[in-house]
Amino acid sequence: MKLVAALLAAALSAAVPPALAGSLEATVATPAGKPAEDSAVVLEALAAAPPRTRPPAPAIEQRDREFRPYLTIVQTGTAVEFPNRDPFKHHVYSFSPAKVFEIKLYAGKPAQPVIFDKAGEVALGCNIHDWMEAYVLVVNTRHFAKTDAAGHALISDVPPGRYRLQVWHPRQKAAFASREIEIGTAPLKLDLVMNIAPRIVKAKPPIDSDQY
Ligand SMILES: [Cu+2]
Repeated sequence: MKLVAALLAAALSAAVPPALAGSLEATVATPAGKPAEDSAVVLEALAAAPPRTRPPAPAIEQRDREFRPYLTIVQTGTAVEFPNRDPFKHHVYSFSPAKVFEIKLYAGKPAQPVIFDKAGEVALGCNIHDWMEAYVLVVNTRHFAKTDAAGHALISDVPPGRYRLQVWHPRQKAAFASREIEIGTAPLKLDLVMNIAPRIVKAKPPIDSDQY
């Protein structure tokens, strides 16, 4: 009987269509209409969301004496690798309240990833190379995306429901006024405005004889 019940349950579950998911396609621009690249677009469910498996650990590389990428968005609890792809050492640090850490002078891949366990904004720097700059935005949701050079961000596979929409940018002049939106099963498109300051281009000296 147990086998019959199991087979019946399997047949029933196979007959249930997959849950329909919605999506948000956001276009973020400045008040002047220019694309706001590297904006974080984030949806937090207003109702309790079921636990989900987390995506694989992202990496923030050090390459050509720069962090890549400039902005990384992660769900709270995510471990991030900091591989050094340069033939000389870096010394990565953050003094941001959401995550204070440092990976002292190292080459190659650090022994441990850094776990971002608290929501908030984290500014990264390097003790050796003053111009190196990158950001991690830690959020309590798996529904987020980063705008590309055209200001587009697509958040797909979003269960229908009500969400709080947040937008954040490392160079924002004012906080985005978060709002509630409804995600249905049809794709949703939104045009959003973020007032951001241009990125400061910091001087990057040529590599010296000490390979720094
Ligand atoms: Cu460095």
